[in-house]
Amino acid sequence: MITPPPAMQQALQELLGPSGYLTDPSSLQEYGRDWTRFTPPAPSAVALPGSIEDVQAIVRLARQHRVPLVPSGGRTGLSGGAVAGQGEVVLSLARMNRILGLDTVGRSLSCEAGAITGNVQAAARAEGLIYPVDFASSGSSQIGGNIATNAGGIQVIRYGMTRNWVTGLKVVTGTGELLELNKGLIKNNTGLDFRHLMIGSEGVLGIIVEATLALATPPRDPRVMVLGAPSMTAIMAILEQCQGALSLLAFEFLSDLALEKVINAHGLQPPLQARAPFYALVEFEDPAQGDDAPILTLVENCMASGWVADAVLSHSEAQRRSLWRLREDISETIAKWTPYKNDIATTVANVPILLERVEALIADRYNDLEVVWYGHIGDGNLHLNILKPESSSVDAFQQRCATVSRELFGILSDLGGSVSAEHGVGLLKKEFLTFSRSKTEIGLMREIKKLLDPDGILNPGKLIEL
Ligand code: S2G
Ligand code: ZN
Repeated sequence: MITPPPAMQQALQELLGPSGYLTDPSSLQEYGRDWTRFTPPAPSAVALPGSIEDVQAIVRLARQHRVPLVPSGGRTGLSGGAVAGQGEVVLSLARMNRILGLDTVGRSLSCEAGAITGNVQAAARAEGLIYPVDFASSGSSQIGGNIATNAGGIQVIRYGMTRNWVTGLKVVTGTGELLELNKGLIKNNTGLDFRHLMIGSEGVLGIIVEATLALATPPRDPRVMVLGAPSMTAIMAILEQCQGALSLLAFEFLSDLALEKVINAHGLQPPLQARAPFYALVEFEDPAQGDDAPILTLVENCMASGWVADAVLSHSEAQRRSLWRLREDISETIAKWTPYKNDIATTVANVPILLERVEALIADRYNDLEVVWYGHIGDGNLHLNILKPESSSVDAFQQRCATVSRELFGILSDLGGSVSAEHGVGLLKKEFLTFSRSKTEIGLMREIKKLLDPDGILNPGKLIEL
């Protein structure tokens, strides 16, 4: 277990003041963990810089005293990337949370890394624009963490990942140097674009301290449909119909067990008269502005083909939001079962074969467990959450699931898929990285890390081992 030497502790206290350097047990607990519950939080201290200069000073002290740092945002991650379990110093960007500027002509917003995603979205909306990357945790996640993990969410099918919206980054590297990357330019072809190296690097190459984000025009009159389907094959057939007929904003799916957990936990009404094995939640722009005929024709065609049993279409903003709740509340609802999460992806074309092979694996290996299926099927991303039974210890349960994961990842590897579509690698997926990345690529990741963090003080043990 690491402990910063007294000289470093004193220097941090002098630099950051009593509210900027915390060592009380509750702060260590709070800042030492993310949304995963498999590694006990055990940082030695929490440093909360108020400026880029503070961040640089902390990195220099960490280098000098060889004390590792764990960069920390909203700590909503799901792969243990922000967990400090070895006495590291957590470097939290929570105090660097300002929105620095918004240019409506250039449709661009600058903010500090600790800006809450929901606040950035609200600032854009106030100017008639949107920051279009959205997910259930946007009320507490921070932009810096979203960028460090290249967060995805519920509208990737329309707007892509966080990576698509970052036009500028300020990053403090493991040497304490400040890199100002791309500076908000839309066009800049002057050699290697290190911005994209930093996006998704999970704090192992540098600490994101500021970002410039592109903004978009809001969708016109978004509507939501929930359709009950007999199988995942039917879900994919519905996707094809919707791709051809609608201006899609989201195409999600959930299993009936996922729905059951949410409606039981929150006393909500099921969306349809009859239950179905699976549901598609489809959000789209409604150019027809209230003429539902084309939408109803699409649903009737799906029903005639046997792909849809029943459907509901939102007719108000309130109804649109309540339908979204059925999908967005899944993650938080099932958290109490300490779920083992697989966040996998393949190309949309390979989804049917992936589903066929994964459903067979689940039936064989998890026939005694509750398995909650849901996710962003429209971009080939599935969330498979295995719920821990009361009778199992966390360790035994995690080991059993990790064994099955190897078989699952073998299927993914055959299909060129990803063992972590949007949640990142962190601690939990590191051992499986070779199912999606070659040894050559992983070796290059290590060499790049040595260049940017020569002392290995940035988030050691996450994503890659030096
Ligand atoms: C989702 C959120 C995290 C989880 O709901 O799309 O990415 O629990 C997830 O899997
Ligand atoms: Zn997701």
